[in-house]
Amino acid sequence: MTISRRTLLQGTASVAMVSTFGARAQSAEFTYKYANNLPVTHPMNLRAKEAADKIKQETNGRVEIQIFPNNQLGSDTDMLSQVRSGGVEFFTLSPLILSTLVPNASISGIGFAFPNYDTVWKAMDGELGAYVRGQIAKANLVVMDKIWDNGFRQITSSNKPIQTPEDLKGFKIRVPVSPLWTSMFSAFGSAPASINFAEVYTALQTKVVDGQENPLAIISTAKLFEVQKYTSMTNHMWDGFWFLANRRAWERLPEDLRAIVAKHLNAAAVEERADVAKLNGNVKDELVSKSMQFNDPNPALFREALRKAGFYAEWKKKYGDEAWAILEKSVGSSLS
Ligand code: X2X
Repeated sequence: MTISRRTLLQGTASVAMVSTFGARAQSAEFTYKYANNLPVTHPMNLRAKEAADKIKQETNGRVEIQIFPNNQLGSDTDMLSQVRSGGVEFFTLSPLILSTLVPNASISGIGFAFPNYDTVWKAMDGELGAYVRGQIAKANLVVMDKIWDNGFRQITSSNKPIQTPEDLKGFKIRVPVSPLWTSMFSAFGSAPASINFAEVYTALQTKVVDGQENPLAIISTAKLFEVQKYTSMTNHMWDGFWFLANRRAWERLPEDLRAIVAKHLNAAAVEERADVAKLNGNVKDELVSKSMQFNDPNPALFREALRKAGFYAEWKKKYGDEAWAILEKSVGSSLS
């Protein structure tokens, strides 16, 4: 077996993170695992670690949350099974991927729905978020009130900048495992391949696909600039991470401890949103210095291409009139 330098570095970072958090694991009354798919350097992991420290402190060491970043416990698909079975107690997941279990959870990821962050947080902390959390609860998972930010997604490529919707025709692009993602890039006429994030770097490196799409914070922290040349600022959808808990594990916590855990996780989410917005705002210079080339396509052309392909009509029908009305009210415009 060959271990690349990259794998080795990732492994070392993960071990360091776990050993710092897990040092007094034996003494805690509740030792819970939190698994996720992002590098240790991403704000989501940095803020989650702070929250775990505060939780340990405020519960006098009774609750210890060990963080397993970077797909250390498996891909998103694996981790979703684990949080359902109780193999891990906590897991953060994109609403779109969660839709493989909770179909209407992906509604916040409809292409070009949100014009800006203000609209995102009003919706996700308001009626749209409440609607989705209701759907998640029906699937027997617990979800924290505040969704964490992933960001507005941009398209990267190894072989050409994406300037117009025509550039997406036949384009081999990795998408996360979710019917909405596949449908959106199929509507553009692309050749989308569903690949868990754990495999994305390798898939790009070996040219199984020519491109992928993610917010700049991930293109930077997951070092995708090493295997991609162009970033096209399409802002084609907003994405976040619901903080999920296994229901039995959650209910094992006495109510006062649950309140402490939820308080710190929700506060950390709000701080992480600010971190990611800042990072997405200033990381472009870093990526340019790593020799990525940027372009700013006109989003209206892409939105129109989706409309013409019947994308919005199709998803309105799938989600149903009630959910669609909440979405349109939340984003303040008609999406059909
Ligand atoms: O898989 C992705 O691209 C990522 C990291 O953005 C998500 O979790 C959806």
